[in-house]
Amino acid sequence: MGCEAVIFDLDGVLVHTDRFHYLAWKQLSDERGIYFDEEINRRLRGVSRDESLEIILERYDGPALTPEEKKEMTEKKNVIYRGFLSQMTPADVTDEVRDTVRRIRKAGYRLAVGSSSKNTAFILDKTGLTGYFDEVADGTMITKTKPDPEVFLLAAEQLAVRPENCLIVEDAAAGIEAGKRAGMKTAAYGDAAKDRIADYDLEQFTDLLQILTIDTGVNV
Ligand code: B16
Ligand code: MG
Repeated sequence: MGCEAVIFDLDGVLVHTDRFHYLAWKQLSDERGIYFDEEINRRLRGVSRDESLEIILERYDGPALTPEEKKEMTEKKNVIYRGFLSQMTPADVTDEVRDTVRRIRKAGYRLAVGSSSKNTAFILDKTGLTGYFDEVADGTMITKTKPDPEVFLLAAEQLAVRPENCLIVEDAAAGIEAGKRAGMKTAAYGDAAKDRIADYDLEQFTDLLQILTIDTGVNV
């Protein structure tokens, strides 16, 4: 498929921090009496913290909030969220994900993380994943989050690989759209795979090995 690099989304692909996002936003919403559920949480996948708050506030009908109040809310959500992240360990990465990433690396592909999260470095550190990737592009380095292609184009630039030779692995519709807008090939995992919008839909993470035609029998 003419692919030289694989760029992985973080939340919902390499690790399941999406549950922690939900719990943190839920706590904040409950405190403020704002309705929030799993369906609304699904819309937050891949989008920035500030944009997530705007989506949550669609169900808020109190007095208009000032920018300072909104900032206070996103900061509080992040404190709660980081409380969950601080409990993470390498056991929060499945053997399937770790082994597959290792095999792809061993087969000679360049690897990067492309995440909207400003907590990316912390999560990679807590889960022991940092050394698996050549480059990391994250929410601290960009001005526009997915579905804008900025984070993936930055990752490709860091890797020195042309966008058309990159494969994106994403769990969010916004991320698949970002990959397409970047001119990259896309593989959907989890929720996004049900939408049938990507070039490849993964039933399991190891399906990446077939897509990249990597021998699955070799021990790594
Ligand atoms: P933070 P990804 C995204 O990560 C999450 O899917 C999204 O729900 C979150 O709002 C965003 O990161 C920002 O995260 O609050 O940690 O900066 O899927 O792009 O890896
Ligand atoms: Mg994601």
